[in-house]
Amino acid sequence: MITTIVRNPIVTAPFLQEMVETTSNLYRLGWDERNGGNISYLLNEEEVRPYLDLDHVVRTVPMNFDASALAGRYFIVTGSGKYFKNVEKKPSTHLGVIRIAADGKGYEILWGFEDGGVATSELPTHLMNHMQRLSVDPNHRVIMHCHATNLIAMTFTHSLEEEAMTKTLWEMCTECLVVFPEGVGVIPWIVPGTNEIGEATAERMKDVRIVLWPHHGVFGAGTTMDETFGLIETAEKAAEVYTIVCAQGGKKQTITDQQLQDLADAFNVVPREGILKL
Ligand code: 2HA
Ligand code: ZN
Repeated sequence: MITTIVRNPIVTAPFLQEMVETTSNLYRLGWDERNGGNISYLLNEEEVRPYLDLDHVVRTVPMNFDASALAGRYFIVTGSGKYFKNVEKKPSTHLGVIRIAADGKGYEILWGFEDGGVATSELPTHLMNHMQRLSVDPNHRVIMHCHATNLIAMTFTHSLEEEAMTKTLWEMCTECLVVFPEGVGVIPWIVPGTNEIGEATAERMKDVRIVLWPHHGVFGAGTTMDETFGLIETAEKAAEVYTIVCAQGGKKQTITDQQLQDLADAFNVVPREGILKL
């Protein structure tokens, strides 16, 4: 007897729709020009199974670092060289569903990258960050990179010291301290797409969910697409306010350290140590 398994079209999958919406939003916000930006979203096998034959590997792609801690895990990821502007027009060339190979030295493409493409050039950084965030947060799922304009600008005009950067961002919008009480991480300038930038970013992701890459962009981590997007959006909004405050001639008053502490107490968050001087 021949049994035919009927699968749902993958374009109807919630995880695919979230990727399309998010890449489109990032493009329209001006944070992912040309091929800028990349996203990877950790999926459960049960989420993927209704849409794909998990025994059918389209292609295998080698990687030059060890991702064995993620062996067998599934991700939907944006493609290398692909433009966020165009994801919604043709998700099947711009996105791919991959599974990390059993030996951790490559990944299997199960769907997508139909024009022969591969996963984002920042895949090492993404996978290293997933490993790091999973080790501190079992609910972690999303890594997002974009070229948020005002955050990039601040890395030219503001101190790159993490505490100073965090304090300024907290001051610029009252919500910031509540959204990222652990503050932001900042790494040195490093060539993108390398294992070195991945390692430096993942090292900071132990303590924070948002890491600035000076003169380049930002990496965010979170448990859902909305939360991760919202985190970057909140930090970028604060950076935009900072830009405008500087353009208007600088601060004449601000949220005091005591007020920031009151805010933290009211929202039950613990501000990163060493920033508020009380
Ligand atoms: O994918 O943004 O950092 C293009 C980039 C690399
Ligand atoms: Zn980039």
